[in-house]
Amino acid sequence: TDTEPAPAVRETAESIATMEIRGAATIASAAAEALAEQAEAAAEADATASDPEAFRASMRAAARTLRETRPTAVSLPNALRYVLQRMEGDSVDRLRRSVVDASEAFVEQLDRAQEDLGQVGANRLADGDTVMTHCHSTDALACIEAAVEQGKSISAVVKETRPRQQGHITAEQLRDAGVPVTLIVDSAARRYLDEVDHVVVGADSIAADGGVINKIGTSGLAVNARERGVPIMTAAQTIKLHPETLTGHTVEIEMRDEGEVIEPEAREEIGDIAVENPAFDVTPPRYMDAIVTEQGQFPPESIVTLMRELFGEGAAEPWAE
Ligand code: RUB
Repeated sequence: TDTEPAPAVRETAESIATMEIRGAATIASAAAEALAEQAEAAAEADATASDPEAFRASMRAAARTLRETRPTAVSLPNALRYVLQRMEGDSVDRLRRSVVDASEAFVEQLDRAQEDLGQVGANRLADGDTVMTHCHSTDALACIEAAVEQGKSISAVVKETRPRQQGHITAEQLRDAGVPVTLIVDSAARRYLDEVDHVVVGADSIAADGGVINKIGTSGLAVNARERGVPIMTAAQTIKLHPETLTGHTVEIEMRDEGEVIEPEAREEIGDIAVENPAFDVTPPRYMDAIVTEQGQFPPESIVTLMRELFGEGAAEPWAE
């Protein structure tokens, strides 16, 4: 059809769905870039090149394809919204340019926000601190790396993060930043909290009540950290703020394939059991000490003020048919 997404968009969508592209910020910038690729392709395609309405429809269709890949990280729809809200012009060429410009501006802002947030988060870390990490978050890593750049000596206890072991990516990047790393299994976290000064995690979405939606296991880690008296911060740029939660919506938690939890043969041997594989959980605001954004750090309960400032009372879906 004339609104079929360009091959580049389908490839990006596939890479997000299969988690070749993963992590909330990385997904957001890939989605924004895919919209620019859609605009370039649609400006050339027979069905859309000379028809501004058809061009717009093809942009909306591409956004829907990207939107449907994974449900939990709100940075994805926030990226699509940012670009599509800036699509304007009465010719295809103007429309194309507005999308490409918006996409570039979004990616630039994302990078700058991560840098700024890193400075804010780094100030919470002291020379000689040991941090504990969960999963792989570029926002969380930005805080640790900024602390190292400030000349602080930081070491890390890295949770492997079952079932997909994104902790390995964190371990590698911290090692590259010169941070001594100790890798542990997730169940060892409480034992090692006694040796840790700060827990640093990322977020896929932040709800209006200050709830932090992040990789499964974050909430248990936060409860244990509180019990051990170890401070815990969430590093999350403002694109992780979930506008629909302002009007009472809850954040959908992605359920992933059981094959990530148990091999098919092993499962068959055990027989008739249920296997569940939720990818994310919600940490209640009372277990989180601070949400660190590029606009400063906030107690989770006060994040709603920033959300109202940024989104008003809701958010449109510019990709609706
Ligand atoms: C990744 C994850 C990360 C957040 C934040 O989950 O939970 O902590 O996405 O990452 P998955 P970032 O591997 O399932 O995508 O700070 O890079 O946005």
